[in-house]
Amino acid sequence: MLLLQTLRGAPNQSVLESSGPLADRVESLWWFAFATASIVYLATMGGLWWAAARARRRERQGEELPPDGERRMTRGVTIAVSATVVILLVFLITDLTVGRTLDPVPRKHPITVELTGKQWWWDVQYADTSAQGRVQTANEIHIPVGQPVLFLLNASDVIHSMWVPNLAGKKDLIPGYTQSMWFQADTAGDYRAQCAEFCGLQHAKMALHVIAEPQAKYEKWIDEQRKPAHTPTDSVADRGREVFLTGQCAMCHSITGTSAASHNGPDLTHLASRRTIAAGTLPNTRGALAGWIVDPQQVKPGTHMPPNQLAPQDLDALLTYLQSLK
Ligand code: HEC
Ligand SMILES: [Cu+2]
Repeated sequence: MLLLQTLRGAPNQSVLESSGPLADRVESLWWFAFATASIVYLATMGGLWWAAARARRRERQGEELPPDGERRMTRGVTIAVSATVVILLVFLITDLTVGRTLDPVPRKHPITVELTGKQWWWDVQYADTSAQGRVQTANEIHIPVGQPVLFLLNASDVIHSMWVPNLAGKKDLIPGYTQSMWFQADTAGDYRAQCAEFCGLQHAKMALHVIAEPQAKYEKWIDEQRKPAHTPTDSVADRGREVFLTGQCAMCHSITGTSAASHNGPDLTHLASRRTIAAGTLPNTRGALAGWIVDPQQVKPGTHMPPNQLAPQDLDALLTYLQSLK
C-alpha cells in the first residue's frame, strides 16, 4: 500500500489518478504492465529460492546431478526465454494498440489551443475565427469539463514535451514543426503538466497548469481574457504602468491596450488572474512577484529575464499595477 501511495505521487500530477478518457487507457496499460511485471518478479524470485534450496540439499546429502540434469536445465531456460519473448510481444502489441486509439482527434472539438514551448515557459494562445476572439496568455490553460480540446504544439528554441499525466500521454514540441494532440477532462481540477523533454538549465521549473472547470466558469474566464488590460484608476497603479511602459519591461512583455507589445516573454495582460508565475515556480503573490522582478536569476538561474534595479517606490507602484491586471 505504501509502495502504491509512493508510486501515485501528487494527486494532481499522476498517471494513476486519470481524469479523462485518454488517461484512463494509459492508466489501464500501466496497471497491466505492473501486474505482469509483479508476477514475473515473484515467479523469478520463487524459482531462484527453490533452485538454491534444492542445490543446498543435494550438496548436504552428497547427491550427484542426475544423468538427465543438463537436459532438464536447458529445457527450463528455453521455457523462461520463450515466456519472456511472448510477454514482451504482448507488451509491444498492447502498447501500440493503446497508442493508436489515443491519436485520432474527435471531429467535434470546440476549442483549439496553440501551445508554444520556450526556455522555460509556455506561450498559450486560444485560436478563434476573429482577431478579437483570440486570447494570449502563459503557463495556465483553462478548459471546460467534458469537451475535447485540440492542441497545436510548437517550440521556438529547442525541443520540449507536453505531459499532463492525469489527462493524456506525452507529445513533443518541435521547433518549426506543428504537432497536434488532444485530450478531455472529465472531472474539474487543477492538473499540473510538466515539460517532459530535457530542454536546458531550468527544465525542471517549466510547469503548466491545466485548469478544468464547468462550462459556465470557463466561458466567464475566456470572456475576461479577451478584454484588454484593466486601466488603472488610482494614482499608484497609474505610476506603476508608467514604470512598466518606460522601463525595460515593455521590451519583452505585452499588455493588450498599452504600447507594450513584445512577445519575448509571457503576455501579462491578465497576469493577476493566474495562480502562479514563472511557469508554476512561484505562487502569484505580491511578495513572490517582487522577488521575481528584482532578481529572476535567483529564482531560475539562466532564465531569459534580467534583474531589475528599481527604486523602492517604483517597484511598489509596479507591483500595484501588475496586481490590478485581473
Ligand atoms: C529581456 C527580456 C525581459 C525583460 C526586459 C523583462 N522580462 Fe519579464 N520575463 C521575461 C521572460 C523570458 C520571462 C519568462 C521566464 C521564465 O518563466 O523562465 C519573464 C517572466 C516575467 C513574469 C512572470 C510571468 C508569468 O506569468 O509567469 C513577470 C511578472 C515579469 N516577467 C515581469 C517583468 C517586469 C515587471 C519587467 C520589467 C521590470 C520585466 N519582466 C522585464 C523576459 C523579460
Ligand atoms: Cu523541458
